[in-house]
Amino acid sequence: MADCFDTVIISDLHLGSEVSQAGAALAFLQSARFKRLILLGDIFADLNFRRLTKEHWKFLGHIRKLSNPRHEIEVVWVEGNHDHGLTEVMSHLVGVPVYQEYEWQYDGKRHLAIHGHQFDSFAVGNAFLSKVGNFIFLQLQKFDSKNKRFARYLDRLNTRWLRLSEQVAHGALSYAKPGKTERIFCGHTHAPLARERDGVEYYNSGAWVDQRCTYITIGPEGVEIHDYVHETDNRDPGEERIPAFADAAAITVPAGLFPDEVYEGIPG
Ligand SMILES: [Mn+2]
Repeated sequence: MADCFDTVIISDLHLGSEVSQAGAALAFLQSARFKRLILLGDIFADLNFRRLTKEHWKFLGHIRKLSNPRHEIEVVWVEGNHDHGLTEVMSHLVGVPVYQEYEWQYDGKRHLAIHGHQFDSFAVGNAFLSKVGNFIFLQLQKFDSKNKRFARYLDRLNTRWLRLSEQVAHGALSYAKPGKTERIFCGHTHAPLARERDGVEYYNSGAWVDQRCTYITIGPEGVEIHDYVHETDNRDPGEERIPAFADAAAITVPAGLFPDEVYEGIPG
């Protein structure tokens, strides 16, 4: 039986974008056990629901199911810069409350989840340019539907160029303040990361838009960042799915022991 975590965090699924790994995210959520699920922002690429595919709707349907009170799972949505303005729609559509930042206690520690664009000076100072950039990005994906290599390249380039990973980590650690919050969690950068400063722990949950899909678990063992390993599904269509495959296949990297290659190209 899979471990039951106190909390699972995923972010940056970018539903409505062609690089969204909604199917993998759904398979993961179906295989994991947890008491609380935090959708840490940018679950949608934009507010255009017409771009959602059948797979994307299936993911949303599963969230709606999880949020049913009989499951006794707390599902919360923390708004990102791409899902900004979805508060009312989301609460109705999937029955999940939306927060700008979400705070909870676990293991005697104060935990705080905030998407992270608040610490991204480019997103804050250039909301219009970010919107234009996002539009161009979505248009490019249409012309590059074959393997999305170019779109993925742009996504990585964008992240590196803005040096987002370090900037958001720094901003979040300063925001948390020693003695007030022990652990702070962000998404937004698409780069999983663990950091510690002055007794405050920072974790970034990465994204579900590329080959690399990552999620955070919080439980008695502490905080861990995991890679979700895609199932190579070449079995008979009639064969039943094995629900717990994610746990057996997941590579668990203890938080804080992330290899340097993860941050390739981002000056430390
Ligand atoms: Mn974001």
